[in-house]
Amino acid sequence: MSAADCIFCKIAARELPAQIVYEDADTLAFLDINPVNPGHTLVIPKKHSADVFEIDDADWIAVMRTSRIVAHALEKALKTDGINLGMNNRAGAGQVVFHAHVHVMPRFKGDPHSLWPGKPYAEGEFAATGEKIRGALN
Ligand code: DGP
Repeated sequence: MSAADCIFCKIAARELPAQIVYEDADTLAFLDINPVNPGHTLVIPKKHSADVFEIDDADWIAVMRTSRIVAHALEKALKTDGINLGMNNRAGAGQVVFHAHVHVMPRFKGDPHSLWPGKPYAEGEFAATGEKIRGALN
């Protein structure tokens, strides 16, 4: 998807309406239209990049900084019991809008949770997985 037909670029350019809660020079934070809980906020870099693989270091740092600012605001405003940060990268991980964004999700006691608790590794899989990832990092 090019930046020209990206809905989040259009929100950043004020060409589409959004419930914007915070912005600075490099990032914008606005409410997700399909929240897991009220207050669920998306944090984007203003400059288009598709995902964690494409975003540059400066924008990544800026998005992380804004995500934490928003987390503090949600806790204060909504009296959350906790906050999840999440990011879907590529269709295989459930990404549907291909402009990098971090989900800042308010959580309340008793919420259902889809990912945790995790499940233990199969025999031998623990060390092998660690080895594979270390190999990719060298
Ligand atoms: P994902 O790409 O799966 O990480 O999720 C995209 C999220 O974006 C999804 O939770 C719904 C939200 N969303 C999609 N279109 C719009 C929109 O036009 N405005 C707003 N505020 N949120 C949107």
